[in-house]
Amino acid sequence: MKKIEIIPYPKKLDLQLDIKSLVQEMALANLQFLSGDKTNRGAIHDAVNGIYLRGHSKQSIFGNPSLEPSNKYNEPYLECLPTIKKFLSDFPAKIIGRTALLLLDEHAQIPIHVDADPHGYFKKTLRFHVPIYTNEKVYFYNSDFFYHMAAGEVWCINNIARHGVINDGDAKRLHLVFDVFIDEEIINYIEKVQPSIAIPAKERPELMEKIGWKNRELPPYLRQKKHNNLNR
Ligand SMILES: O=C(O)CCC(=O)C(=O)O
Ligand SMILES: [Fe+2]
Repeated sequence: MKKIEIIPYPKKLDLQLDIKSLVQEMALANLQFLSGDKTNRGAIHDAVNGIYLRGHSKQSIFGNPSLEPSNKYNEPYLECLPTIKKFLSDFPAKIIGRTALLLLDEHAQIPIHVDADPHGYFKKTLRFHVPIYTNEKVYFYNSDFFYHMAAGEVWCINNIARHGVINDGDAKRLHLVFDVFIDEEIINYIEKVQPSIAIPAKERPELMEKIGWKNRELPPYLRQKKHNNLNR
């Protein structure tokens, strides 16, 4: 089954992460975020600071996903965050992939992009997002729609389709972001999830202007609009 068939649009799962316990654990763990998300994710993620909890990009989980659920890919911080560790071990998928806490600056964007890697890791995995700190001015774009994700909610997105994030709020946004290797259990789980509220991107051209990385990556209707503006 292709990823686009499994996750044709973002889905909010019937699961919650216990944010209250997690926030207490995070305070105790004294987390040190790496500035500029120095994790091979490219310049588009300049506004993101990250902490890897599992499967850092240099580890073989990406190059050669041997599909072993081994703890050897865990990073030390994961031990300080038992709420996340338990959540991942209870998650309806056998093998958890790369896992990180990603902090997005206030008044910042992750421009529209498609995740790509030479090993096909992103084709073999599904990407999940769980907001920890967020605000109503954070918009997640995926395939021509915007989504609001509230704290503690668990969302699956399609990261090999176009996606990006805007944080227009005055505070930083923190997400737990993790991948799972596609298996039957997660496919069955995702299949049952009903569609969530989505805002068509064409209704929010000002947001699209903010996260359109390059003109050629904007959908045709916005390319046209830009062109018209130039002619005026
Ligand atoms: O929200 C983020 O920090 C990362 C979004 C993204 O590009 C992804 O999940 O691939
Ligand atoms: Fe991405």
